[in-house]
Amino acid sequence: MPRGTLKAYLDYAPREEGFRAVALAGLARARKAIPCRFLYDQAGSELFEQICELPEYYVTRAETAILTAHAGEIAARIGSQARLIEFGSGASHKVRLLLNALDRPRSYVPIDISGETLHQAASSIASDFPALEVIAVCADYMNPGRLPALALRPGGRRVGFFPGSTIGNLTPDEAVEFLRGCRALLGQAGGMIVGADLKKDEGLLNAAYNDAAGVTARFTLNLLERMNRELDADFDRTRFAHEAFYNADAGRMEIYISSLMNQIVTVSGRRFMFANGERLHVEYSYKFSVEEFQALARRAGFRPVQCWTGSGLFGVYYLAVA
Ligand code: AVI
Repeated sequence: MPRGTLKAYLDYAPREEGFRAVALAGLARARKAIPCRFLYDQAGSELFEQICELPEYYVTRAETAILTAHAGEIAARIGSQARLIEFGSGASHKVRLLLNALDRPRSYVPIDISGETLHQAASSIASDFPALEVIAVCADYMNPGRLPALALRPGGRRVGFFPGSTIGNLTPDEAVEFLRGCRALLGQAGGMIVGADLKKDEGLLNAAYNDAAGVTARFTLNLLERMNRELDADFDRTRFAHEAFYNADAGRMEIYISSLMNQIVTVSGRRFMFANGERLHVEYSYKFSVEEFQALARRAGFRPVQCWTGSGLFGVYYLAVA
């Protein structure tokens, strides 16, 4: 295959009926809940891109500033001729900052569930970095232990990249489980770069998830529209509200869709009662002090080596396999 094109595109996307079964089970629970991964259909992903540009949502800007300012140091930690594996690569924007700074990286393996975005992003990286072997893997990156051997060529250090504070959308136990899977995949000499949001003033946090333009509310409530579109549901989104607040005891933002009245909704032929004020949980976003995140990484078998915090809003961590 000529240089500058995708070396391989491996399709391991789960062919699951997924959303219907999970949503019906979640709506039937005493405390209604639907996992946050279902927020990201086409419309939800576009709204999330808009969130990243909002003045209140500092997360993306803060992380990008750190990766820009410290790309050389991070690249030195990674070392030369590494194999970079990105979990949930999306549009592969941030990784360019690393690829530009790295010494002769051997390969880039972006893993993402969304095939079209992945193919486009990986092709664009391949053409912009012609000496780089790009192997795109369409798969659920939450199961790193199950990645195909083909993507994991021998030779070169394997270094994982998990930016964006997506790790904060997992519970701490899930995050440890995920990092353990990464560690097994990366091997003894491996390393990992993770972006995780820092604890901070509650006012800033609450504003970041309750923006004045209402984009985050549209992102959250899109889940109801997705159920209407895909699950033959009859949610009236004007009868529900986005609710997001910081829970200081748990160290996390909690995001819900709350019912503005007593009402009954039908989803796939099943009826669900919502009481006035009742909440449907859709997302947690955990915030960590540097010490908390490093302790979590240790539980997963990593040795925290360095942390960059820039202006103090966000943390980028370099972890070595312990
Ligand atoms: C993707 N994730 C890191 C975002 C966050 O900040 O937890 C998702 C998000 N939800 C509402 N705004 C942003």
